[in-house]
Amino acid sequence: MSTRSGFIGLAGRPNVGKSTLVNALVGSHVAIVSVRPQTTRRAIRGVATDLEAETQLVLVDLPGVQRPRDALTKRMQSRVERELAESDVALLVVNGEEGVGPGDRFIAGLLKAARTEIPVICAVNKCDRIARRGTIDSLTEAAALPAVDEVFPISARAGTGLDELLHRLGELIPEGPYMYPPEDSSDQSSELLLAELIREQVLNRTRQEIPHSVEVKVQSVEPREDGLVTVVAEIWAETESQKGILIGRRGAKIGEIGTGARRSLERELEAQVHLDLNVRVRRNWRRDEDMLDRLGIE
Ligand SMILES: Nc1nc2c(ncn2[C@@H]2O[C@H](COP(=O)(O)OP(=O)(O)OP(=O)(O)O)[C@@H](O)[C@H]2O)c(=O)[nH]1
Ligand SMILES: [Mg+2]
Repeated sequence: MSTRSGFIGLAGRPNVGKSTLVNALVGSHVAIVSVRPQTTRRAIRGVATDLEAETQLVLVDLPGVQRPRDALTKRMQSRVERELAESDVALLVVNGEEGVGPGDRFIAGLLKAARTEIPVICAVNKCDRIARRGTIDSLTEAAALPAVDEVFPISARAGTGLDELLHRLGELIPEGPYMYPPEDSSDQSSELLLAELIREQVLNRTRQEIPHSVEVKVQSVEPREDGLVTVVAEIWAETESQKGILIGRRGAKIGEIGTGARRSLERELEAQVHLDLNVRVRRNWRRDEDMLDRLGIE
């Protein structure tokens, strides 16, 4: 038997659970997840290799499709379009709890206009939150979307329906050699993954404009003889007032973020971590094209 391997591009509105689904299919925390919409900024490739079935799915987690507001969101949007054009299968994720809405129809329309020849699979997610009747309604609505070929009810969080989805995706990708070593789970550099894990803590512990204004940059990762790893990172905010909120009264907020981030880094690195976090103001980083280049947000 020969191997099969292919790219699965994930499309969907912000917050429907695309990154949660990528993590669940890959079986490891490669993409950050938060309660805030527009969490994902870069196209992250999660690799799911099944040695028995001889298939390798490269799941391309993408930013949620939205109307661009600034240089950052414009880049996110055009990345989504390019990635989908290069995929073997498009996986459209919708929120089954909310049902299919105009945003989903807009994205399905884009898929139809862009590439009619690649199969479009629709995953109706968050089925753990709805009763059977609601699931059937959401599936029916999803099946009626333009471009959608097949629908799968799933819960990325609870893990239900994922085997069926994986199996079908494995059938749809072309024959060919693996594109990543089977033991890999993502294409991200270790620094980028660690920065994202810190940003995940910021997103889940702040509100309003803060989540969108923040970027995290890891400056160094140094393992010591005794196994302790020192990670030095900067959290960027766009204004002094945002910096103040991030630090909090007597450093309470940054302390909370730091503790959560340290635990998350320790799980990832499987080592004790000393985390040195500094908050800095970088005005307008989201509008600065050179800065976005340097951040790898293409
Ligand atoms: N109940 C339930 N919640 C889920 C499920 N999947 C994801 N979520 C939650 O939905 C929220 C958004 O999840 P993400 O995976 O970050 O969503 P996303 O589509 O990647 O969002 P963007 O990156 O902003 O486009 C988080 O709070 C998740 O925990 C699910 O199957 N069931
Ligand atoms: Mg995401």
